[in-house]
Amino acid sequence: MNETQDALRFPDGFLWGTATSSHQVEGENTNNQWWAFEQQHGKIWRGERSGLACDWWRNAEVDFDLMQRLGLNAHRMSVEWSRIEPEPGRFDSTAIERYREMLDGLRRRGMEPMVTLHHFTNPLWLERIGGWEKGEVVPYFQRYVRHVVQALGDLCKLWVTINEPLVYVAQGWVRGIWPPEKTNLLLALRVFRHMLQAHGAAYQTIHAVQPNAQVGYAMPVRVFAPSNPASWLDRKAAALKRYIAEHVWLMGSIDGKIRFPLGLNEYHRTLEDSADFIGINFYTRDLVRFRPDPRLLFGEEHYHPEGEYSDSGWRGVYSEYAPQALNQIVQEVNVLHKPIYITENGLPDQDDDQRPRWLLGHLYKLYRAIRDGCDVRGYFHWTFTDNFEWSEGWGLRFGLVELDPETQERRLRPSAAMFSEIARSNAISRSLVARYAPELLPLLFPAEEGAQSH
Ligand code: IFM
Repeated sequence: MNETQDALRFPDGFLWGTATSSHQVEGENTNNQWWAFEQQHGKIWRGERSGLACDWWRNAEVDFDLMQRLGLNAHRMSVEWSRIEPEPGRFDSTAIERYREMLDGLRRRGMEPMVTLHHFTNPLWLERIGGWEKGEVVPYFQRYVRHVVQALGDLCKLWVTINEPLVYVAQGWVRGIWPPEKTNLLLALRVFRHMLQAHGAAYQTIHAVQPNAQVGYAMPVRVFAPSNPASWLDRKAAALKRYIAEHVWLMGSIDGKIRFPLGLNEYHRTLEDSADFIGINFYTRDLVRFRPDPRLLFGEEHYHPEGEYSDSGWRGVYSEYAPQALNQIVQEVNVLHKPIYITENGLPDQDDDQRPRWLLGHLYKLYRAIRDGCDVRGYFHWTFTDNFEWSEGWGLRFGLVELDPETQERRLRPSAAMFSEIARSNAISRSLVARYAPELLPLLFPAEEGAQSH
């Protein structure tokens, strides 16, 4: 990696792409629990539904062509368990064929695929028998993973076992706003434990089928910090959140120990050393203020009162602009000596007036971490085309490409051209910053003779 006065260069072979998930883009995923949830009154903002989504099941190639036009060299997508195994033990060869076509399509367009095996959705048959609350999910997941890797392994070598396990557990069993809408901390712990076990089992299975595979997971990180650093209680509450939301999973995949609260540890051989890389999904940092409420894990999360927020055009803000927190987490994870991918990062910004600067701000902090020695191999922006954003329906627009879900018309936002230029040149140039976010010039390219950007 080298740095000139006019460009900040990323390492050779760096992956530049976008990330998606099956249910959010494919359309008509009628056989999973999210589709069922969407049909119920009052569950999704304005009663919206995934419907045809971005119509990828029929025509993902429309977007693949655009990605190729933009010069991206990677894409992270997920495969849908409910399509591949619509009934227990019955695997659908048509679904597998379609995924082969997609992966081959990405490769032929010069993009390296990264495939996620679980991204929030479950087949209805699994839900009926208790889903992730029941221990049986582990061998079921393992069987599904084996089938997928045997069928697709020649087209994909980068696998993400599970996307954002903590978000799945928190939304479904702590906050109770996603299916199965429960608020039960004991069940939440059980689901979390099964997810870690399933990750370990999937890791071993993938390597048994495809020894040269690279296997990781996508971990949501919010870098919880105390609301008032002078308050002992706020500091402890923030540390507890970080411990539960980040450390338990991360350390489990390193030494095989699941560390439950109160010092109750459990060792799983299959979990030990079960990450060839670590995927980081980063959107915002959170401040934590102590609250004497065990249901909140003794801490209430909030944004910084003086922070700058993404103006999503929805009924609230989504995230705080805090790119330094991305640098921090990358530095922290790098201590584990595993390759790192930023598996998601982005913001909802319908009119694209914030995205160029936010994206540049984050990429700059990522660049700095790499320059300081962190082994980051790629960056996947969330997301390519506006897609179905779970409980927020179509209210949050994360795409580099604007989509009208009714007509399926696409329009490139200015950020798409900017991201394309960075991906093609594998660098952030001074002239690009001058065109898209001149206010960042003094930070990225300080004027003084011989000065280092800081
Ligand atoms: O859309 C989601 C994705 O499914 C998981 N990570 C966060 C994204 C934006 O909210």
